[in-house]
Amino acid sequence: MKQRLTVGQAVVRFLANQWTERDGVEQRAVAGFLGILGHGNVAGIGQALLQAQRTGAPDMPFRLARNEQAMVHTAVGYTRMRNRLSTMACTASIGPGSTNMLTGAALATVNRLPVLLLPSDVFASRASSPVLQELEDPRSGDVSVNDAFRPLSRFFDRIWRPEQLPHALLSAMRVLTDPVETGAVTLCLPQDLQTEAYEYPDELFAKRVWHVPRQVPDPLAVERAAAVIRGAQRPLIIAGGGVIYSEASAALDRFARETGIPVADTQAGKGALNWDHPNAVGGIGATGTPVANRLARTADVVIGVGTRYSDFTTASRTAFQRPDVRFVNLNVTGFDAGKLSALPLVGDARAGLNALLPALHGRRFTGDVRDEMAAWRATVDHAYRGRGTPGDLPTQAEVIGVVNEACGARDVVVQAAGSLPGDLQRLWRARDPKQYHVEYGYSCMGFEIAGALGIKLAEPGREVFALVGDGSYLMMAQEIVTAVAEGVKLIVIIVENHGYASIGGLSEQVGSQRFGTEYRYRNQRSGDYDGPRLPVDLAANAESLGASVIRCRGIADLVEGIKAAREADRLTVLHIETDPAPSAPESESWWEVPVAEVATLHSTRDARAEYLAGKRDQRHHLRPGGV
Ligand SMILES: Cc1ncc(C[n+]2csc(CCOP(=O)(O)OP(=O)(O)O)c2C)c(N)n1
Ligand SMILES: [Mg+2]
Repeated sequence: MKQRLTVGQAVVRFLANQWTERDGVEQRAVAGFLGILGHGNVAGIGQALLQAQRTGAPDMPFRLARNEQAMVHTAVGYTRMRNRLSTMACTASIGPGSTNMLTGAALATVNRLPVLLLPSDVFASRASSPVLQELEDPRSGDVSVNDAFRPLSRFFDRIWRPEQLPHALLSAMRVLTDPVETGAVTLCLPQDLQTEAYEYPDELFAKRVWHVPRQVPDPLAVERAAAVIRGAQRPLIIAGGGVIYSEASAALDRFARETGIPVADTQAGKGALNWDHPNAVGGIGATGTPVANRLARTADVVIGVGTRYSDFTTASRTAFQRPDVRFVNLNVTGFDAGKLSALPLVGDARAGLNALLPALHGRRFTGDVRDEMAAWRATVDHAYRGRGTPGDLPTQAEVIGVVNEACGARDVVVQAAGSLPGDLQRLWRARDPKQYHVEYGYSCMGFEIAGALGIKLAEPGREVFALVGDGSYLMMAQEIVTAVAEGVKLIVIIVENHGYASIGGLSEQVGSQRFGTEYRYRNQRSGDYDGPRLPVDLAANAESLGASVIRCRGIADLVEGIKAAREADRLTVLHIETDPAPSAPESESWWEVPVAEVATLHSTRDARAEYLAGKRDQRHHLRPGGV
């Protein structure tokens, strides 16, 4: 049997019938559509979604976003919360609507998170070319702006004819649901093609279950890894996002308790173990804890589980200082497993830890970190309490402390960029694997509110706190409107410090004197932004977008405000001003940011000398990991 459907209708019907399964649990692979309509999709995918909504079949909810980049962030928040087993599709009109999704595509692929992007494309027929928003290339007839998605996508296709659709859809689903390959998947759909009808075979629309495997690493590789670990004196585990996506927390807990190996976490891995787990030593690397970083410096075997070893994790390759250090990397992708010349264990985090533990034959490591951790925890308590001088603006650490203490175990904190990710990485006490949602693969300003919306859609039972810097807020606050329209409750906390505190600090470090990082009037005399503060009122802005707003004049107001926001049934924005000057406790670590080699400014020359001193500790890690 065949069904005569437009390409748009076939896409919607097919996606409604895709499921994933892992550990016996089935869920919709594509739970809904996010979109902004324009020419390109209004009559194609848009018509198909309207028809679905009117008739109830296929079951495919549509949500109207306010910005295409943001809607990809929403899909990312959703799928990360669902451990990559369920995502959303994003439909955009041709030209700017579609290219607005590029940043979202990069973010998804960098973070290895599945999103399905359906940018509209120029006419396949070319009858009326150049159509509004078409890029013309004098050298080539088949280039469109959507080609910019190619390097950002794990799978990319442009479908010129309706009969090409089935195989493109199947390839898209394979990549979306494969933990090794996943990321942004892009199917470009020319606007006329979306409306063209074709006789699609019924089988295309049958329920299809994509089984997500728990790949067990090669037994010989497990033996080799176990031999290396058994021979270690000072091993250290780094838990990355892969532990969380694999739901391997219980396996890691057992592995750590039985071996006694300390566990540090990355931004994506925070929460893999609870903050007060006896083996937990907190964040590692440039924004980690001094305890984890001291252990890293003297570790002889580093066991990376589900980490891609970003520069923040390796402190730009200065974290591990022993000349004989070697790495054992358990990762679902061979690409990550092989990093830092490691002995690769290619497989699922949970399956891999469960295979590795018995191969250690009861080897236990001693090396008590309890005293050091107690001292660090006292430092965090102190930072949470702030300076305690009435009248002073609160510190950012104090705000983090209040939110942390107000969070129930299942509540979620969302962040992405600025000075907050570093402070959170050091200070946040995670009590659940899904509590800490800091997007730090792409660290994209503006992710927070849009991402929080996706998180809440994925887990409506959890309270979701988006911590948003004033810079991030100004980049992308419009999804407040989407959340209000959808009746989705979020708690958004705007942390106001009148500019880019993080980049200001970084600028100072590289000798650039905080140039161009403050939100102030330009001073006509000096030419710099060192005039008075701007008359910008972000709280009023949030109110104008339909949020309920609480202006907090200090920490006590924030505590009360969060209580009120919890009780409220609608999106609430809390606005609080913080003092950008005090920094959170030190990480005793380094992050490589280059400094000008020649400069007329003394500040830059001094910074250059510091930079070169830092680089002396950089290591290549070329020592073979195997035995
Ligand atoms: C889209 C985007 N543009 C630029 C940057 C570089 N950047 C990182 S943090 C930052 C400033 C963030 O300002 P704000 O949100 O106010 O946080 P604060 O630094 O004040 O804590 C900038 C410009 C980025 N990460 N993302
Ligand atoms: Mg700021």
